[in-house]
Amino acid sequence: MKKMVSLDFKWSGLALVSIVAGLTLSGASASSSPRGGAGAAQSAVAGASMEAATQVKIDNFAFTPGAVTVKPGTQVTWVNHDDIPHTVDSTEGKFKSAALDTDDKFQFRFTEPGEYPFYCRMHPKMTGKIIVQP
Ligand SMILES: [Cu+2]
Repeated sequence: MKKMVSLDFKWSGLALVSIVAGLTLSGASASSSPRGGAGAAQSAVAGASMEAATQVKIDNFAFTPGAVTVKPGTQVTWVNHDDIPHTVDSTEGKFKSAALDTDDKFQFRFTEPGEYPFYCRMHPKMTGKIIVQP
């Protein structure tokens, strides 16, 4: 008799749990699937925009980091932290900055996969590379 009771209790408990779970699941999927989709899209966009901006510092006659791998569509910003001017020139002539004074910035958006070596035309030993990889 005791066994029967506990069994009944167990089963009704399970049934209750499954009903609640079913309600919660269907309620959640019904009400939040459009919002969930938008949220997922939004966070993907946020993730992409975070990835889509990369900074290269110019400090102490060096580009830091010296080589950066980015996804296509990424905008790279170079910032000169030195107190003398530097430039950012593509070795292959694909981009070319003006002389950057202290805290000046140069930006370029990389859309095509490939490697983009660059240097400072005032100090040609200063070199760096952007690698664009899908
Ligand atoms: Cu320089």
